[in-house]
Amino acid sequence: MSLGTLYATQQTRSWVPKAIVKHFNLDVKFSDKDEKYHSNFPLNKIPAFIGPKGFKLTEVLAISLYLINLADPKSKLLGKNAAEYASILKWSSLANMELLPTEAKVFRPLTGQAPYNKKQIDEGNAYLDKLNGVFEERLSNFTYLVGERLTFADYFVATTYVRGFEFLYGKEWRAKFPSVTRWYKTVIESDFLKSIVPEVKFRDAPVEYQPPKKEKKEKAPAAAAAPAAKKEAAPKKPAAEEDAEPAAAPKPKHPLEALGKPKAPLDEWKRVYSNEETRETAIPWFWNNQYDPEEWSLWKVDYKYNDELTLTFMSNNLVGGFFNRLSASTKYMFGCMVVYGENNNNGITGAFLVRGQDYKPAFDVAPDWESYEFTKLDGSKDDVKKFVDNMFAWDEPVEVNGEKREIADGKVFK
Ligand SMILES: N[C@@H](CCC(=O)N[C@@H](CS)C(=O)NCC(=O)O)C(=O)O
Repeated sequence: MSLGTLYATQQTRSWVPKAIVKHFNLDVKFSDKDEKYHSNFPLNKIPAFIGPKGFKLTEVLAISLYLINLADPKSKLLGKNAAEYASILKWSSLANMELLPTEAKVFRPLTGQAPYNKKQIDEGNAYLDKLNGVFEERLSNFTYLVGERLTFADYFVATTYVRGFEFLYGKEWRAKFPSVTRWYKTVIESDFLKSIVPEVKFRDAPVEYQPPKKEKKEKAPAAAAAPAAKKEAAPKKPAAEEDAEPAAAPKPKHPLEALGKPKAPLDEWKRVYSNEETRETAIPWFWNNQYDPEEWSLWKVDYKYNDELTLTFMSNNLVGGFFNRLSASTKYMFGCMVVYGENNNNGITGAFLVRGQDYKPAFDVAPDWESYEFTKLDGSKDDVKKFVDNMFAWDEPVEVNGEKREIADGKVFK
């Protein structure tokens, strides 16, 4: 008989419970949030677990320890005596309740996933320094967090460092916390975690906040093609104040200007898209008059960190911020991005038409462009056409990993 259902997503706290199921080959079903989940877990938190007789758990540590105990109550992952077991809980709880939320408090506003708040970031960074000092202290004297071998604490705590390394812990940080860095590299590469945890590259410096441009985008496509196209790129500088305004800088030449004027100017298409029926008129017009693969390329653009998204309206705000930061490339591309799914289980995808054959010169004007994955599309293929049409019209569910997901919201870059 199945041991139960584990409700897990791509979010950080789902990784270790999934890894435990895999490691011990437990007969546990993974599920997305469904009706049963919603009727049993009013706090709407992930992970959650239901056993066959209705035994319910929330809280990642409770679920993880329960699953390990089911698989092997004598497992070395739980330490070899009461003191070790308690120490495993101590480190794991510290990381779950303090480290992970404090990292999020700092990187979310910096990456546009939450409103910018300098005080929150400064306070978070100061506390992170103290917390990391405690982990560094232990790991500079010992190889692992508890005892002389890997335990549950190492695996769990390492996962709470992933987003930290992804966004905050640059070269300088790694030099200051060398033991945490050494330990993290070993643990995250372990077989236990490797296939479950997304790969994250070390960064040089912490992610920098880029203040969104204040100007509202013109609604009419004709206007967008004229004054909006003259908008200047926001200079890349760290924001000193909460509402730091981008300074006026001499207009840098856009690299795509070198390609010269295209046969089919983009503003014509933008006008059609804005004024005509999307499915009936605009989309056929796009394929007949706009899309010339010699001059333009099509790209699927996916947000890399869907697992960090929470409320759909916030995901849509994230897209809005990205579009604002892309405004220097308005002249060279058009696209739509949608938020699919529901609160606490959503993702961002979209399709763009870009001048030239490379996505980079068009997108790297936005400092957060590396948070997105770009896949070139071949517009002569029917399934590609269908995807692009759907992104432009966003009136049908989008297929993600073979699953149909409702579109909750979307934005047009024009
Ligand atoms: N105290 C809970 C926290 C769980 C939690 O916050 N999970 C996140 C995903 S990692 C979540 O579901 N967030 C959605 C929300 O806060 O509504 C635990 O330790 O498991």
